[in-house]
Amino acid sequence: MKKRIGIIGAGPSGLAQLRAFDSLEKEGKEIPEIVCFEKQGDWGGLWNYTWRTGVGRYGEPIHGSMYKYLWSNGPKECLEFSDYSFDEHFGKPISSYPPRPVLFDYIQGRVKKSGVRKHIRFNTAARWVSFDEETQQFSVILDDLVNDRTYTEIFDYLIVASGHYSTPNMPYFKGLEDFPGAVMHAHDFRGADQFVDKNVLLVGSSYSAEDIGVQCHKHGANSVTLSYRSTPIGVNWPEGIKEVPLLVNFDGDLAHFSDGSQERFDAVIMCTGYQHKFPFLPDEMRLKTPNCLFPDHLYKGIVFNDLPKLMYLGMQDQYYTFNMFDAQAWVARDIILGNLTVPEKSVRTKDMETWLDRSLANKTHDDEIDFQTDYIRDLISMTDYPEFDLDTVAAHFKQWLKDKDNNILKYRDATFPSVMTGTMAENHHTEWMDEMDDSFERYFSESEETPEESLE
Ligand code: FAD
Ligand code: NA7
Repeated sequence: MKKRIGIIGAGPSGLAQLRAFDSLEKEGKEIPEIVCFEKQGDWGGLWNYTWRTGVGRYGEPIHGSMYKYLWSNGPKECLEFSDYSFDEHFGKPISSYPPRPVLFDYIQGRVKKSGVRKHIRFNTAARWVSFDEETQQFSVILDDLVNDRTYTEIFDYLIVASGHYSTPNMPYFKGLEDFPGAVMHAHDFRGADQFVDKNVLLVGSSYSAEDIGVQCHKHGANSVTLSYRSTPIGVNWPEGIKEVPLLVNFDGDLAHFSDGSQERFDAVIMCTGYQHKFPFLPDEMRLKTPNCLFPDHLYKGIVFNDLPKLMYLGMQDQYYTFNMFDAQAWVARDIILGNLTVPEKSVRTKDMETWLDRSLANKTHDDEIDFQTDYIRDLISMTDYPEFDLDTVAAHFKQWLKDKDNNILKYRDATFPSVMTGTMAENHHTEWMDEMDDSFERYFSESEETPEESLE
């Protein structure tokens, strides 16, 4: 009997797993039976933009946290697949920071070419998982959302690739209940349009606060204030954006901050991160972790230490993304196929502790980049995932941090060479601050005029 592999989620991580098996099948090797369950109607995970917030068509919590005008927040040369280059996909050089639809197109290109869509059951939500010690198999209860039908399937291995930037961490600040304007989490932010001419307060000091703050500034907010809990982002902010210490409470629309300052706001966006949330997993199989570079209980950041037939992909905080998910998926594949042996628990625990200790010693962002680089290097050394120049990718990341420090409004105009092909990225036809249209069509148009200007 063929082994059965269940994958929960068809975002970049789940798709990496499908591609990992496909790469072997293309070599003529036999692969297990694979079924991937995706609760959305299409693949791509967060990259599959939705205008919806709250619940979807079938009453499921909306997964998507991406928004209009989202451009890559790091150089694309740092996330490039090593078995499918940007050159292969687009046939010509493109800029280093493309908008969401262009990156979504790239993600789709590889899996369309592979033909793995047949393994995915869309509009199907994983509801509950159990493990039978006797048969050593997983039962997964699934909801077919379109036909409103619940059924169960049995698997030998289960891969959880359901993402962890979807369920908001939403703090409370005294007086919020009487704040007269909009209060939302970054998860529900769909674009800066509604904040034109507004004074916006963003709570948080990480990627979401930085990017949503800059988007609001770019698209015409009157003022943007970022409130930090521990450390300010600390870049060279332009006029119109500033950082203040932590929000303490509201009196109506008047915010009080911990340094005694106060200011009135029209809207509040909580950029306070996300929870790792797995409502379909029982306690003994559930990963419980904050957003960090090495979640505890995962051997090699993948294998659930208490139950090695359960594997997680993409659960780390992410400098690296698509190629890290690949490196993980190739390891998971080879474990399933028996090409890699998972050592006994004490060895796994020791290995995890080494990585955990090192992750706790990270002091700077550069340390974190080096850490994740070495983590991926370790994974790649275990499989036949095509090697690539990780030291240069790490250098690109460090340059990206410097560029952001220098000019947060211009870092997306920088270009980097591909480590896969050597191709130097092109300058986009329009500087990022002047480019108000993030569509695929506009991106690939030759014109420097905005669409409105060309209609005149
Ligand atoms: P996801 O993309 O979250 O996909 C998980 C999938 O699992 C989803 O399709 C979901 O519907 C499905 N799922 C969840 N639960 C169930 C269930 N119970 N049953 C069935 N299916 C389920 N990365 C970059 O490289 N560059 C960027 O510019 C960038 N920008 C980002 C901006 C934002 C606002 C956010 C939130 C993240 C950004 N990221 C970026 C990081 C992002 O996490 C990764 O690029 C990538 O999407 C992670 O892939 P994933 O497959 O692990 O998770
Ligand atoms: P992150 O990177 O997990 O950051 C969460 C931020 O929220 C961080 O600055 C936290 O501050 C802050 N936070 C969390 N809880 C609170 C409370 N209670 N009060 C104030 N501030 C708080 O999440 P992001 O959404 O920025 O990024 C996630 C992904 O989205 C990322 O991969 C991007 O690509 C896009 P702390 O530093 O812990 O004090």
